Amino acid sequence: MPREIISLQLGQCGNQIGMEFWKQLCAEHGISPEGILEEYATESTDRKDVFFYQADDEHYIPRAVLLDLEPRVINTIMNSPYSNLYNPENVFTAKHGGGAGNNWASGFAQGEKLYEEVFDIIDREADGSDSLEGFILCHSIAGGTGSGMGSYLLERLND
Ligand SMILES: Nc1nc2c(ncn2[C@@H]2O[C@H](COP(=O)(O)OP(=O)(O)OP(=O)(O)O)[C@@H](O)[C@H]2O)c(=O)[nH]1
Ligand SMILES: [Mg+2]
Repeated sequence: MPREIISLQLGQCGNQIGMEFWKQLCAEHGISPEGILEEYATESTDRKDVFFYQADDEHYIPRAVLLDLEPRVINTIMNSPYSNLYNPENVFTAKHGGGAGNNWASGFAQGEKLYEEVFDIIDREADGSDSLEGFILCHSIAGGTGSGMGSYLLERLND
């Protein structure tokens, strides 16, 4: 039983630190930036299923959801060597692209409006787990998106 963990990264800080987290996990499990199991790691007995799921024999996809109210940081990730690692359906940026302007209340209120779209992604990811252990939320507590929308997400996850 894998006891899966889903990671949610939110806002500039959340996505930047989340990116580094996934780079490290890939390195530790012998998974390339494209999600391909490296030759030297094919015999290993580590439990990759907690943080990744397998699309085919050698292709691993992070149980990660990337969220932001502005596109810049996520675009940077999607233009990096790790662009093919993530499930593109788990990447969400707000259509207006204006962020939350360092304003907690703006982030919280926008989170409320985006509830359906965001929780469709999270629910689908949770449904893909056999025995979900929990979530990691990576976000700053300053700013607006990570802090405000992050608080909103935590409340809804608790529900
Ligand atoms: N440690 C660390 N802190 C960061 C990083 N990026 C931003 N921060 C901190 O996060 C705070 C600002 O929050 P952001 O994450 O940029 O804001 P946001 O969640 O994108 O929200 P918006 O206001 O909508 O842009 C400041 O205190 C920054 O110093 C990072 O990569 N590492
Ligand atoms: Mg931002």
